[in-house]
Amino acid sequence: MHRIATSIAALTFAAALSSVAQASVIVSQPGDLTLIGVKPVSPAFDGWNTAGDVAALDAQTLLLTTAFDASDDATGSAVVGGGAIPAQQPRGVEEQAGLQIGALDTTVGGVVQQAMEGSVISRTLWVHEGDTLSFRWQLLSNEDPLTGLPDLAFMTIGGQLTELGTPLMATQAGLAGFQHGSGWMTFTHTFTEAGPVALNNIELAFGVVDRGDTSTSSALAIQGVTVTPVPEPATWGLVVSGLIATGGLLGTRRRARS
Ligand SMILES: [Ca+2]
Ligand SMILES: [Ca+2]
Repeated sequence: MHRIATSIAALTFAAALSSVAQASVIVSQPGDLTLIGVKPVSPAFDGWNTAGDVAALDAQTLLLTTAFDASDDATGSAVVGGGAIPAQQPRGVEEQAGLQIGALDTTVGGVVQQAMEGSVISRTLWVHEGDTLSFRWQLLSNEDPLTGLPDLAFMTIGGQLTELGTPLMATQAGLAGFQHGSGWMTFTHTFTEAGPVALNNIELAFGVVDRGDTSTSSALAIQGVTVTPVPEPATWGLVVSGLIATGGLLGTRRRARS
């Protein structure tokens, strides 16, 4: 009798531990980044909205470019296609990323450099306080890092803009037909109740835009978009009650034998 009860308690404890160990949820992972044109075909990309020139660079890498069509930057970018997504029009890049139209424009030396066109990918995430979003990214560009126009790679969380970078940082050799690259970097963000956006259903978007021209392309490469939840209080409750139950029953058993 006691032995069976102990086994059940141990099983409960093991199940609770197991759910803690499986805390990491991979939103996308190598092998899942399979897109054909702008249509996601992988189950892992169900629920993602894509617009513009979005494609799988390889099995691990999603690539968004500022290409308008196959003639965009014909001598440079090897990865072109997709449709016209003007940033400054309704349902263009900015609106799809949850931004005000014009939010991606900038001014350099008193000259307005308007966001012209680009690509965006977005989806809704269900997150809790303490969950952490992480991904790897790299800015690629055919703009000159010193004198080129300030194309922009960015992300938004709940419509809050984070500027990842401009061609200024693309001082290394590029890839995928782009002359310049920033090298791979890791982005992490921990969601907090005190943050700028309400938790739960959060819209996450990645994008890249041409600013000031439409013909010299840049790109945003993304790998391993992952959300790692903190263990929920209910899970820890199970762990603790499993410990107490196991310890209590073992104690009962020892007393019964003595
Ligand atoms: Ca373009
Ligand atoms: Ca450009």
